[in-house]
Amino acid sequence: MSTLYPQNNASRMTIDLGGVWDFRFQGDESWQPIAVPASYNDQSTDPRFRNRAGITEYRRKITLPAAWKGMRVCLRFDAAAHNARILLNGKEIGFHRGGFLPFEVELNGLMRPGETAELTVETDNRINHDTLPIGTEGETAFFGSDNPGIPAVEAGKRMQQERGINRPAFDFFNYTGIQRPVRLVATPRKYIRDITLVPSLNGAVRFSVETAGTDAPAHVEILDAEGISVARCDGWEGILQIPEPRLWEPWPGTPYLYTARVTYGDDLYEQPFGIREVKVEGTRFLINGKPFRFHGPCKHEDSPFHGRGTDPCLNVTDINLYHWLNANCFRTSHYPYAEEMYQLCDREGIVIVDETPAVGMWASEQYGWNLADYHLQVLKDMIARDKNHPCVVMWSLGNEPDTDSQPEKAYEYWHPLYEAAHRLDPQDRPVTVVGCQNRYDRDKVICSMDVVLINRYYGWYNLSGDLEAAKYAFRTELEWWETQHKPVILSEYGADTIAGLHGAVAEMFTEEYQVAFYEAMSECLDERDFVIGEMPWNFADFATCQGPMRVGGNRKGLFTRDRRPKMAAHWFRERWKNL
Ligand code: GCB
Repeated sequence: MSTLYPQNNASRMTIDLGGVWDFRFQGDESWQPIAVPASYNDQSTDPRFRNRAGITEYRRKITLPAAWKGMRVCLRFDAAAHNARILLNGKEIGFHRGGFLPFEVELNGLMRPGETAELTVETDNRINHDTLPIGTEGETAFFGSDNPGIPAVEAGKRMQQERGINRPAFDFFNYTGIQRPVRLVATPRKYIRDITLVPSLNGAVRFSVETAGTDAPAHVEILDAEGISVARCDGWEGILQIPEPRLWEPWPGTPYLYTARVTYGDDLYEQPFGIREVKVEGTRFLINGKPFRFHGPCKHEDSPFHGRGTDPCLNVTDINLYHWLNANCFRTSHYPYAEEMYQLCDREGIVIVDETPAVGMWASEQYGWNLADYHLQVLKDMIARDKNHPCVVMWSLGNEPDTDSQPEKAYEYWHPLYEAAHRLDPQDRPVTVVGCQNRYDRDKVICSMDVVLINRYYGWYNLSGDLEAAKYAFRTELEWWETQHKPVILSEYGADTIAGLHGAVAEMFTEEYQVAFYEAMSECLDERDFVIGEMPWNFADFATCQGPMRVGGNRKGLFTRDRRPKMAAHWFRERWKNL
């Protein structure tokens, strides 16, 4: 398995399998068209596309070019949600657990160049206590109350169980299917499997190259942004020295990128990277030795038609809206995003907090669910995939787990993951896990992280509509954090807002309230030096599960789902211009 993103160059070839495939729910007779990559859920008016829990089948023919003779050939899925079984001419050739990270299936020995075969991909959208993200296994609905104990409601719930329910334990629509690109990839048989780069500010770049085969050492050459060779060396590992190094700086600085051009036998891979250092010192977060303040809304991969499907046009539009907002960062709430987004952020200087799909762990029983090994594997795969991106400055182990009802148990679960992230990351970035609104004074996990990330909804879910009380409460909490001597980021805060709903008096759901809410919270944030970041929830309105607290999705966006700014977007644009 190679973790390298597929590349077309003088020695590697890819064929993009995007297009219209055949699709059906397992058990159906007939096939229908479906677009890949995209979530399948919004592509039909058949309610099963939105509601059905189970396996779906995708099918198409693939042909290996005759010219690929003598090469290593594999299928590369950038992701398939949540579990995927891959079949060639009806025979299983691969299985992958988890819906947000890439995997490969080798085709050598299964198909010869020049041959055509039928590829079937079964994706499973079911979520439960063994998946990340988590699904509730028949417990209380995420939104609203299920009135436990009322006989008629209990009867209704039993009926739901029998029909098979698939309830997310998280607040976003459970989009699934082949949501990211699929490619046929050909490399030389003896190929470059992985490249790791650890640059330092003085221009020294520690590198290691993993190859399949070891007959001749790899050759590494560094090219500057103009393509001029500035350093070179032979070997599988070593240190290269770039003279007069130019740094990768977050926006509005220059995100300067170099390329490591690695050759090994007949193979070639060009890995972009940036020179930048990330460090936590006292209550400061330093990028290249300079204090960095995070300001930018959290995101989702979410848009009309595509659902969670990769869409380069949407990515570019969104990042340009980040520039328009004067924002400099986002968190990949609540799962690792498609690789193209990190490439874009490397290039555009937008900083990323990279999050695992460990979301929905808000029940303390989670610590008895046996998830730790799988969670560790996902963390490992995420770091392996994203380790060379200069835009990634911090790892988030997950979102809003229960950390205060059994503080010791929670610590036993999260601390090994924290240590693993440090051990696994060659660049040793800071590590965090995002805390929910809880008994912070009992919590042992959140304050043990390198940076404290807290989601707070004073003035929305609690003290609703009363911003004076919300400010008082938030200040009370911030006073407590001051005693912990840690850098703190407000990693979520927001108010549902229906675009176009106005009020002369700022009341909940109006655009005026959203602005007043952010004014109030900002007033508290600005008083504290140890608060090093603000990440409003959310960049744009997004689809989520049905429930009495959601009107056509989660409406906490600064933008509507079709990316029109609400008043609050204009407000942040002004605020961040001056930060
Ligand atoms: C949270 C969650 C996020 C939700 C948000 C909300 O704390 O982390 O996934 O969407 O609150 O709007 O309720």
